[in-house]
Amino acid sequence: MRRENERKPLVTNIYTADPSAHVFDGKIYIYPSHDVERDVPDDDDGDQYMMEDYHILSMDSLDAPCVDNGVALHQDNVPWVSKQMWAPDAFYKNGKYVLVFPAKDKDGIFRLGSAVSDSPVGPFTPYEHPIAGSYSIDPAILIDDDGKVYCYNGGLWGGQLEMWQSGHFNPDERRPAGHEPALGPLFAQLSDDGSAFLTEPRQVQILDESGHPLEAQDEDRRYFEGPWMHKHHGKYYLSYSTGTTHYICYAEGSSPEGPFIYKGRIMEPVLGWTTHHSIVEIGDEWYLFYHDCELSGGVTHERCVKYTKLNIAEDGTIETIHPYD
Ligand code: FUB
Repeated sequence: MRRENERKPLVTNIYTADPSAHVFDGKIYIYPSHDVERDVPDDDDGDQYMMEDYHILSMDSLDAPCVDNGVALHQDNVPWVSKQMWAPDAFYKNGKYVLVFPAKDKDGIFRLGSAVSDSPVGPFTPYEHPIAGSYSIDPAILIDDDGKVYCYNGGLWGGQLEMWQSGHFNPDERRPAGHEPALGPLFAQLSDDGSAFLTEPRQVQILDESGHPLEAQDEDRRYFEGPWMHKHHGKYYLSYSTGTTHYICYAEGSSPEGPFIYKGRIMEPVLGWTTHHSIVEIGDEWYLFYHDCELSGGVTHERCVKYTKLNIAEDGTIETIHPYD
């Protein structure tokens, strides 16, 4: 039996996307992008995604109303940002809540930045500079059992991941193609206050069942954007969007830095181009937070956040969700 608000837009007063859900002090907090209505034509660089601020959503329980807590951070208050406040995540450490977010710097390059608050819903105070050595989009944070904070991130095309293959930013860099290994997300250890990387970001590998890296042409399985990491019975599960084929897939590993072995599909495509999710344990059940474009009738950059129950077997296998069944 589904809950009453399951698979429905959680808020309807604003457009929201890319939900990173967490339980802090027994309450559910969702850190989404705040989509804005803009008459910008869709393109492969995601220029239509012109978000300017973050609103944190909260729910006392899965059955309670979802509350929009207002502006938690605006781009005008972040000295290094020029535009496009894309998919964020957050973590709690040493009494502080840290929001980690991507945005374009004044040179049009995507970087990650952090901002800190005493409250899970902000307002957040940003650091003056982006995280040194950071690039690309879609940060997702795992605090491991030993307390170390890990950051996964990266996105192809508009997310600029391909543009860093030579070690520096090259907007003309060609995309891996055909049998070449696909690019994986980046992995780095983050300082407890979110201000710096403690290790240099490096790519994690996603391998097929025979141990070979997934190929760039394998668009049904290769990484595109939107990483998330959850742990289940000591194993690490990297999930992500396949972008062009619109699936959410997952891969399993025994270390936070991989390698990860491709396991399967978590969710079939939703209405809209992008698909982006988070996975969170609430009580003794697992839930998938995701978005689609139902609220706007299919406008790609006017999305709405939803959740649904996720069935994870004892051995970590995840049942595929058909979002409109
Ligand atoms: O919201 C902007 C971008 O769309 C995100 O960074 C991607 O993951 C995709 O959802």
